[in-house]
Amino acid sequence: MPATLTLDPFDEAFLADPYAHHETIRNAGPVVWLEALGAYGMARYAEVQAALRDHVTFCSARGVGLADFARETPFRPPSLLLEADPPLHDRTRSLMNKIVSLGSLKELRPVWQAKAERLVDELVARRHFDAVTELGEVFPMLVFPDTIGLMDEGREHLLDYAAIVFNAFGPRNAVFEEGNRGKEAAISWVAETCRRGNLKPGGWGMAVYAAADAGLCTEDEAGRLVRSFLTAGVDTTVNGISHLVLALAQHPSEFQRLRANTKLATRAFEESLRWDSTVQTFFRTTAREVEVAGVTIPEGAKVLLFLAAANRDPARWSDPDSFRIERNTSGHVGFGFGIHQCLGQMVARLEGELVATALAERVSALRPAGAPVRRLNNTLHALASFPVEIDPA
Ligand code: OVV
Repeated sequence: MPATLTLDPFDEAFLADPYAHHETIRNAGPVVWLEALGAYGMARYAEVQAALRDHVTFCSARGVGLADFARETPFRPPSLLLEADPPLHDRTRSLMNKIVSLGSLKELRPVWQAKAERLVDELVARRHFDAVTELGEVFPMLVFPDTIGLMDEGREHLLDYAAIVFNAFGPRNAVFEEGNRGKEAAISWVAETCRRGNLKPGGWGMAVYAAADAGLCTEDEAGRLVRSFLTAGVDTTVNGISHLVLALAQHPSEFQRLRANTKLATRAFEESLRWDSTVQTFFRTTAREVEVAGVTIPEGAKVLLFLAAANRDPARWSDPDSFRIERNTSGHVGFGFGIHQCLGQMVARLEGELVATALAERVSALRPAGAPVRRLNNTLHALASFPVEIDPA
């Protein structure tokens, strides 16, 4: 029998400060029963990583949120990547991997670098700016929608849409209802935007339709794969970049370390993801009865994997709560692990590296100018605002 916990990992107190509660879950045992959800939970690195690796037992096609698609109607037509198992997943994943390739990122790098440098130049000249609304939310929107080839009209719906979908992985609580209120337009805009006729030539969106023309997927599947870019590619990097700046502002000696060697930019971003993982949790569903660390989990159970708690498990990481850009972060589960590991991780890393480098080259000191304000979301650890003050280099 697993330990029973009464805490609700989706209530507002938990979502506002998840790190204050992770130790309780890790210490309760390798597998816990979350009474508030009627689901199991795992928060220790070893079990989280093992579950992510065993995609046959811990499947995704029954949804990676609380809802079991075998019993409930999905919130939206399921993702053909995130909410799919092999063999479907492997077919869609390999065609998407060919589009989000090293070669295409190499071409984009100089264009994105120029945009990062220009944006940071403008912010540095002002000395005070908001790291979320004026940097974290701005940079991905400067580079990503053009890369996909989205129509210009309505791009502001992207953040609302992502927030809705990431909320929908949790229960139908007040955070979910609040995030949806008045946002119907975002959902219909995304559906419209993913259609072949609305995508610009030369982007990753049209590349998915080219894969359909080559017989690798159907026309309907292509639209849904383009939707994955839109859902997973914006709010994640927005909060990843915002938390990177938060980490650097709260750890001035680490920022100075980065300034002294800007080649540490990629490591700083990776460590910021371990230290504060944007995607906090995902569920899996057991495809069979399975024993984990002496606990029997029945078939058809929902299991909540606390990725962010695993990334700070003291059994895996030394001094896990401290942000240290030179630490070895390999094996962190901020991008997941195994066959579903983030498809866009190289995109996220490139964005993070370019912002970190631009800041390190142009700023001599970075200070909080107020408390960070959180935006509650059932899956993402998100920021609404974080005012900072800088000294130019
Ligand atoms: C990783 C992720 C998050 C949300 C949505 C999707 C993927 C998707 O494939 O739609």
